[in-house]
Amino acid sequence: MKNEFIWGVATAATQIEGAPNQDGKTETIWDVMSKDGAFISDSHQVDTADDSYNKFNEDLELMKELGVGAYRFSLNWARIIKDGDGEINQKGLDYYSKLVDDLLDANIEPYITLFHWDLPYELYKKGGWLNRDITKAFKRYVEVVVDAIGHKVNHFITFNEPQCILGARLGGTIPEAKYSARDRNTMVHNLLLCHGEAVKVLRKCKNIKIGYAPCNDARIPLTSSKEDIEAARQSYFDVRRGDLSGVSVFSDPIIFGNYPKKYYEVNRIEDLPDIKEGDLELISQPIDFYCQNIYQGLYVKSDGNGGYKIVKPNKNAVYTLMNWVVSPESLYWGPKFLYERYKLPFYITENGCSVTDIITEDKKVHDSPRCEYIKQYIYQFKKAIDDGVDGRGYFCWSLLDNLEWFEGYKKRFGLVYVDFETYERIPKDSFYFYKNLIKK
Ligand code: IFM
Repeated sequence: MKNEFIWGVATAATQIEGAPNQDGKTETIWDVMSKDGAFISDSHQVDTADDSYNKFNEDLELMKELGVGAYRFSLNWARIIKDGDGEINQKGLDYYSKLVDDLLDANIEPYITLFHWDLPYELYKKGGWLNRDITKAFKRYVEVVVDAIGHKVNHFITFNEPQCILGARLGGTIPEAKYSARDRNTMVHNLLLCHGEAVKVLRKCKNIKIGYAPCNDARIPLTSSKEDIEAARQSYFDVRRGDLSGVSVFSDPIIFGNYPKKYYEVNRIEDLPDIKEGDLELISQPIDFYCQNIYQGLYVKSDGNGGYKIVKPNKNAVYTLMNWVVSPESLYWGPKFLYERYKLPFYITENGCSVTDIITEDKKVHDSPRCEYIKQYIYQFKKAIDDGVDGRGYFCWSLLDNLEWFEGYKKRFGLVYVDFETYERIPKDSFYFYKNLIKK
């Protein structure tokens, strides 16, 4: 890897912070959903998470020991602006400002994600992503952030996994099944407009580099034949009607200034969002780097007629506890296809796995499958870089075991084990493994 390549760890506010009402924070959709046992596995609560809001010093010490060059974390909008569009909450801003200072003092570069799924609940009640007014609230939120910390943070990422924000009850107004194709396209469009507004605001600070972090299962050609490689590429960027998962629908407008041609073919005219004059220009202001969160890949072969077929992993395939197939080549083909298409400096902003951790009486946590996973995936990412991808960084998901959204606290992704009763942190074997691997 090149010298300037950055090794980091990633987290997200709602997954680690806890402190749901502390220092003036208002509610997000997750605070509300977790009150209703129906949503989150085993009725786990968002309330405490890792209590990182109060234990950040400990987490910082862990990062120092790990030797990472960067920490990717997200801001909780409802902590900074009451109910998303109300008064500024100075205490919330001060919290993040100090966190940034502490990171900089420790020589750890902050990579800030502006939005990682935690929509302020009051905005959800006003229509969430279906209501175009969300762009005004988001713009103001970003202005407030930039005023407070824009001068000292060099890397901002607008959205994390926009596909998940919209696809899984995470921010619209009604359960996903009831969204029409037009609703879905409208939510995507409004989110992309928010991204555009954010880029415009961030760009005022000359020091800031701006990125965007969508996701999708990468595509892996079943064989190295030209046809299978082309089929995998085609499948990766394909578009379906009312699509809430595709790579190209969420990235082409930002980088190329328009939705893919196929988007206009598969959606009926009445499904299309209201694209006003100037929208696509706003959405497509230049960004500085492109990111992707990749955990697994789908195997693809040519259908023999210029199309593609997704094929099941072979029967010896290994799965993580999320039932995601261990497919290290996804970190070769994903970056390769994405870089070929978007040609921007590239980061893996999330990669990691949930596996069974074995805790021994002497308080050691053994997780050799995670070490193996990290090793194999990074090997493939390095191969992609050697083959020409302009890879700039890798962020392991995650520093800590944390709230895995609808899965509650059962699925652990951390390099550090968290006891959710006492909040004690215990570095796992993978912590020391990653530390060694990234050592200069
Ligand atoms: O925990 C999530 C994260 O919030 C977004 N990307 C995938 C991770 C694992 O599911």
